[in-house]
Amino acid sequence: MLFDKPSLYFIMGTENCGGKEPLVLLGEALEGGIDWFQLREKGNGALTDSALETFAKECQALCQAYSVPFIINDDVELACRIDADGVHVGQDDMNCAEVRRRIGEDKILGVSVHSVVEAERAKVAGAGYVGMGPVYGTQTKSDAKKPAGTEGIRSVSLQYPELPIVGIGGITPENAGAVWEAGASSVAVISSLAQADNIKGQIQRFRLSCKGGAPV
Ligand code: TZP
Ligand code: MG
Repeated sequence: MLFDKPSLYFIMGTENCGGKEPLVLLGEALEGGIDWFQLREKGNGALTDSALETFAKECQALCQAYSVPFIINDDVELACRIDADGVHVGQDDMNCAEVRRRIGEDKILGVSVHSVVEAERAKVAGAGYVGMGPVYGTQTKSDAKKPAGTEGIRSVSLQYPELPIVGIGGITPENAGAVWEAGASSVAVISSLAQADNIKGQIQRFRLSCKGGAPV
């Protein structure tokens, strides 16, 4: 079962690492105990083509060493080519029923949604989880919508209790409690891990953010 315990979902691309070596950072995050990883390669200096594929395979090998699912953002063809564990798409990317057909039944499909209606559509199309956000303000996504808070997560969780929800956007160990409390199965973070001075310590703090310290 996906998300059988409260999970910490790390998302990163080479542009998010603030001068750190991306693979070193990912290795530290895996060693620290992240449960999921998504490669989201965006921004002016983003890797493309064979450089992206090489980097993706390096991330994938690291994730496999820790038995952590390796998900690729947007690039369904790359995910299929290198046999990633799954893909994550937004509302403006390839139609999610089409993505499901393309990746097959055994792969993980994550879909960003912003309402109960979008969540239902994603579920019907075969999403294994939905991402909801930005919960809080974020500097990381240039075209992010305005912060949605946790009410959308609560509504989707009440309507579809079996559908795992991943909260995203501006989440830190200090404000994650409300996201868990609204019904999220997972919190997804970029900057609060990628830019942490002590990534393992930060992962510990996320662990403690969940209902008085249940394991994340
Ligand atoms: N989708 C909604 S907010 C966001 C994405 C990809 C960025 C999250 O980054 P951060 O640094 O954890 O706020
Ligand atoms: Mg996208």
